[in-house]
Amino acid sequence: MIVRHLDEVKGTEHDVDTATWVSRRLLLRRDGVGFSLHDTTMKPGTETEMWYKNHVEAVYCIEGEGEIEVVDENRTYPVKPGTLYVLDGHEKHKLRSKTSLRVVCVFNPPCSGKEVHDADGAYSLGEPDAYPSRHAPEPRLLERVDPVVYDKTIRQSVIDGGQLDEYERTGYLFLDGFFSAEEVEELRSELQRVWRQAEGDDRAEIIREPDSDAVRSVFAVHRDNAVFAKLAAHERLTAAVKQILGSEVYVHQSRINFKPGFTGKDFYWHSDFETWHVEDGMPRMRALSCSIALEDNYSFNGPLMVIPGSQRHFVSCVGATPENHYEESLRKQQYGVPDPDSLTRLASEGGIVAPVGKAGSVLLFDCNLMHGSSSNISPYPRSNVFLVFNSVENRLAEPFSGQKPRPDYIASRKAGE
Ligand SMILES: O=C(O)CCC(=O)C(=O)O
Ligand SMILES: [Fe+2]
Repeated sequence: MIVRHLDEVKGTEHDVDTATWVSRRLLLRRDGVGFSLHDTTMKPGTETEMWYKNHVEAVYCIEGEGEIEVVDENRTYPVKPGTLYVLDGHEKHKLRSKTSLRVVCVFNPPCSGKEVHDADGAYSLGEPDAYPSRHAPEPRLLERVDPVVYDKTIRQSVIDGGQLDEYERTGYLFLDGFFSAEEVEELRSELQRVWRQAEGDDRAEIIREPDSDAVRSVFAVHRDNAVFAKLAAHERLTAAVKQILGSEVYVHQSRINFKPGFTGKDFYWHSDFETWHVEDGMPRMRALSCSIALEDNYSFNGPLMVIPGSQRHFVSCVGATPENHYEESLRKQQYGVPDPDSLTRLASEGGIVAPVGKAGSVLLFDCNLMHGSSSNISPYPRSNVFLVFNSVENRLAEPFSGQKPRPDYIASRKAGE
């Protein structure tokens, strides 16, 4: 439930004062209720021409006296306390106030908070979304409009020019034996400690399997665990990431995914970016994941599978996002799931590959690469730690679902600031 008082909005950035009106936005897109609600006062003796091409607006007068003229219909209606008008046909209109005129306005889609009228008297919807998803009734395959490798001039750092080209083409790079045996040993014993601790722990960061209480993932290990914090700052690893993303980076998310022998469950096909864009407000495709194998990965113990080249297409998925979707989706994803036709097309163009190797290998993969993994019915555990790095040029905005951002342990909004 949300309880708020006008006094909490006055004087903030959501209190917008213009020549003819003052508007206090009490409820906004980030509140995730599907509309915004503003307490607006038209200054006395003014006229404001408005045309909400992108919104439906309902206006309810609570104080003062004035009139509304519907421009194209040449009609004028009095406005006084108790009058409601609804611009459900995006009508161009003029609101004139005799006295100070106070109205409550409701907008759908919701405003984000700082809008003022443009030359047409409209509120813009901001930049058109390059990667719309979970809006349309039908899935669509869209072209990527962002680069995959952001700075091709750094060709001789941790990864060489040929590897950069390969990453650009396929969307991933497998670095076998990236970590030394001692590094692997330290990480693996810490991983086992995290697993034992997680078993009896009910923190939100610990995600359980869909059909049992077995630990599936532990989030924010780079924040909560010194060994994994050191890993997230690993010099050679972050140098490789910066080469690809062409800027400074920060950790957007970290998690350990445990896949014990016999019981470890699958992760259905997905693009991480689709979720990060819709649910976390990641604006562009300028992030990547490092999947670090802490057990040997084989073709038969549920390794990560990727569709090479799929990072060049964005699968726009169907279905609106339910409130607090993450509470279920991290156990089993149901929204933001790519459709079978798009997956078939991507796989027929790029094939499916499972890059596997010894513990200590690293898979770097683009945020929009289609990937997933099967259950582990082998006796051999498969545990990987995922570190997601985002460019500092690509910090999170408001979620494109219009809902509340997910918590910080899933999508860091503060890191590196
Ligand atoms: O651990 C896996 O096999 C897949 C995990 C994954 O794709 C993710 O955590 O986003
Ligand atoms: Fe993923």
